[in-house]
Amino acid sequence: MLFYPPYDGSPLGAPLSLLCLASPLLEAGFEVKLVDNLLSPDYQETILRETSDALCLGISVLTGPHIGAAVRVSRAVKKLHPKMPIVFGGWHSSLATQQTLREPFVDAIVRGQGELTLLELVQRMADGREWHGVPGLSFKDGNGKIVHEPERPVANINELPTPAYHLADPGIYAAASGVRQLAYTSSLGCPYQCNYCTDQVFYKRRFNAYRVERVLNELAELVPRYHIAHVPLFDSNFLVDRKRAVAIAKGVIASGIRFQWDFQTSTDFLSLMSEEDIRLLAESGVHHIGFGTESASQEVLALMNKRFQHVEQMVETARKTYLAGIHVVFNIILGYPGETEAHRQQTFRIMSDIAKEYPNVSFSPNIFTPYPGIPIWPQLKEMGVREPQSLEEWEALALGTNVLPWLRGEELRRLQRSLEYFLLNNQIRKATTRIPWLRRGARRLLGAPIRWRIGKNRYSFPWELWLSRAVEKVVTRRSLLTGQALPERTPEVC
Ligand code: B12
Ligand code: SF4
Repeated sequence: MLFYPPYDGSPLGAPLSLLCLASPLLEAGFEVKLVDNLLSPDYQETILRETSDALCLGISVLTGPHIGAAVRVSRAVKKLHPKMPIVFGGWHSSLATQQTLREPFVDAIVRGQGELTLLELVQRMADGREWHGVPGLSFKDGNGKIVHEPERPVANINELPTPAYHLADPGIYAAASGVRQLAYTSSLGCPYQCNYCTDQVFYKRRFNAYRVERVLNELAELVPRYHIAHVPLFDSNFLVDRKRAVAIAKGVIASGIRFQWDFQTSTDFLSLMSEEDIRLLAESGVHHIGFGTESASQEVLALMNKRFQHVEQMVETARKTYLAGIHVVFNIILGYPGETEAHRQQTFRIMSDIAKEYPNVSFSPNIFTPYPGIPIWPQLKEMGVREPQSLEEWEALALGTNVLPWLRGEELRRLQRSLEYFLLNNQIRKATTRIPWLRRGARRLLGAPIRWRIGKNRYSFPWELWLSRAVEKVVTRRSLLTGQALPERTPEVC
């Protein structure tokens, strides 16, 4: 039995990790039951009922709110079936293995890519064999001693079977998200080493991608079969191999199958592509691309070990995607260790200028959140960040909720205020460009006080924010009274 704990936010399709894990188990003749809060709204009861004759319970765990249900369910299962082996896997338990395995309800952890390690472990369970010698596994032996087996090399994904999509009806996820989606990974890994990211720890900087034909064959089969409207690609950095990406786009166009798709990548790769190739991406259904731009200060980018990225590439990315009609989101990390207020202002100014020129650009800013295993942890500890010491402490670490020792009190308030102004500026620009009769001069005038504040870094007596909040309240009230739909929120505030 495999369990994906509930997460906040709209579902992005079935839990892909579990579909990938299920396939080799099914091929080897095991029965697999998937559980999440959408397939089984009463997931805890389902698990308690159905684990009575299971070989084991596997749980996928990401850092943050995901952990809560994983802990609750594990405790309940251990109480009812004390001998049922509970195996954790996924990013959190792979990056905080020793700490997670100390919890009494965790018997084993599959570290990193899970398909082959879980299969080997389950085969041993079925045969009643011991667990020693399974590469990629950490577990408690008969005496409760924690054993870490050596790493398992990352397998070539072309040699792994197609995820078991038939185990999770996309209609169930569509009912919750409003769109029929197929979560799909065409590649694993990214060659870079940003020091706030653990991709390098998991996938060793190796770009491990399906061959073009496999992507095209799988999409040609799965999209019509499940009436898919949207394919979010879960690749770490889709454009590492641009030739492959363009071949996939051409193949999708040639197949005549229509669906929207999107992916994440870095601006250095996209900016190298020709306008024609980016138009091909758009023509094949790419409507949105996410970028980890993070900062527009070259100094902060260097602190993040992101020297491969430059502001000119962000501008070029915005320009080329604008011409192709693709919406892009630039993620921004605020409060990174070493970032000063001047760096932040520079980021807000440059990003505002890019969005002014290219209205297809939106922003997703977040306060830096240190997840387990990120390479910058030793420096963070020196700077006074306390590393959470248990699963429960990591659960409390939802994105942007943490407190950083160098970002407190007045400094934090100023950051929040400047961020609000930055987002308000973009909202006003987007809203006013939607009013065709508003003259260019009037448009500029409306945003002028805010641009002045951002330019001068002055945020006292924030009357524009009060006004905007008051307007928002009135609109919400009117909507509640009249049932009139609220205007669409900008995707920038997250
Ligand atoms: C898609 C995605 C999500 C989706 C997944 C939805 C879905 N339907 O599957 C959702 C929305 C849940 C999500 C949320 C978050 N995510 Co996310 N996400 C990803 C992303 C882009 C792809 C994950 C994926 O499906 N990969 C493909 C599958 C096949 O791989 P996989 O999930 O890693 O699973 C394999 C192994 O991990 C292992 N495995 C996984 N589970 C299990 C369970 C068992 C029992 C076993 C044996 C093995 C095993 O085997 C699997 C097959 O090899 C990754 C980045 C990446 N490139 O992987 C980030 C990533 C996993 N997310 C990350 C983060 C930070 C988050 C959030 C914390 C961010 C936030 N906004 O709060 C939240 C946490 C959830 C919450 N709020 O509770 C980090 C991980 C940090 C961490 N320590 O957990 C990543 C690595 C991004 C990054 N580079 O920093 N995410
Ligand atoms: S470019 Fe993105 S995926 Fe690659 S290491 Fe940096 S943050 Fe991670």
